[in-house]
Amino acid sequence: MNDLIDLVASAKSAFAGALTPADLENAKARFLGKSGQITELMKGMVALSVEEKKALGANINAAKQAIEAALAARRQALADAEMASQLAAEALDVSLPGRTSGQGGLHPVSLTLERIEAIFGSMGFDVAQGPEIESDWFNFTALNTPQDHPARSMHDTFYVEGGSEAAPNLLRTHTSPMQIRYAVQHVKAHRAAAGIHGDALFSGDMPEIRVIAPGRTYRVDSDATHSPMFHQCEGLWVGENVSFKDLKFVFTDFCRTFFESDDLVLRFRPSFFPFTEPSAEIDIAFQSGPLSGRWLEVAGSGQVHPNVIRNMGLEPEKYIGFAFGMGPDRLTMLRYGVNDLRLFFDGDVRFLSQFQ
Ligand code: 2NM
Repeated sequence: MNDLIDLVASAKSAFAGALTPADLENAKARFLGKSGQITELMKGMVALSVEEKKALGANINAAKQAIEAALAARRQALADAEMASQLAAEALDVSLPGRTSGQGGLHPVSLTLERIEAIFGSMGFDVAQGPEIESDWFNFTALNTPQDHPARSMHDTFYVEGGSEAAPNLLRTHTSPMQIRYAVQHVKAHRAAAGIHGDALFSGDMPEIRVIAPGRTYRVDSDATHSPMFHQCEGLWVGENVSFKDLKFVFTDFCRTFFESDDLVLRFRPSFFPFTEPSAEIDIAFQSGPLSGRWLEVAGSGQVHPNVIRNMGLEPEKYIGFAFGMGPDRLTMLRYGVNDLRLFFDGDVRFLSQFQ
């Protein structure tokens, strides 16, 4: 009897020590197999009397059932453990953020150009784009910029192949050449519509020219506030009766809309440009907020020089207007409080993603 109890105990401990289904089946064979210990005990009963067989047989059967029950329990436990580890290995952590393809966005300077275009668009200005490689004529001569002007030196301008030896092509140093191109096309179209031929300056009727020219420009210059490639946006409004008063109105309205502040004043400071006369720098000052109390230069401007009006194909006794030029890079720095221009062109996503 005690032998049977020990046998059941040793089967249970053998099953508990089996860590895989194969180990467990081997352990089972030692107790319940053809020559297992239970089977051997049953074989040994042959020699016993009927009475003894009855008594011992019942005990052996009970032991066998206990061992079979322990075996079934251990099988189930191993199967459960196997299932649990498989589930753990294949687990999906649904609380992890998904892996999306990174979403891009517009560059802060592009956002500024979009704003400028939208604001001037709402005031009836067309948007003109044109070549970044320009001829000497459109970049300098047509803009009344003399041969000995410093802007024309190798020191200030990137010259490229093409054009003539005396007047090589170049990377445009401002977007005003586009103003000339646009004005010449505009005048040509209305001259043709009026049936006027020849090269004489146009003094007939035509709709006003109202255009802005945004885009990339290039100068030999590089530090925290200058980049060899930078952006400009120039504006032009020419008609029969367009004056500085219109410039003041238009530019004040632009600044207040662009900076989303009516609490802002403008100052026109006398200056000089070859293509305008008179000329003025435009400064703004916020009356409140972090930038208040300082005059900030935001644009150059002036009444278009009669020589430039002529180069547009127009008679300066009839047509007059104003032009202005501003730096969208600088406007972006002011609007967002960026202190180094070079950050815009480093292409660092940690900087750029802050504008999305
Ligand atoms: C400026 C300042 C003043 C300007 C002049 C012209 C054109 F084509 F009419 F001659 N376009 N832009 C101009 C005038 C640009 O930038 C500081």
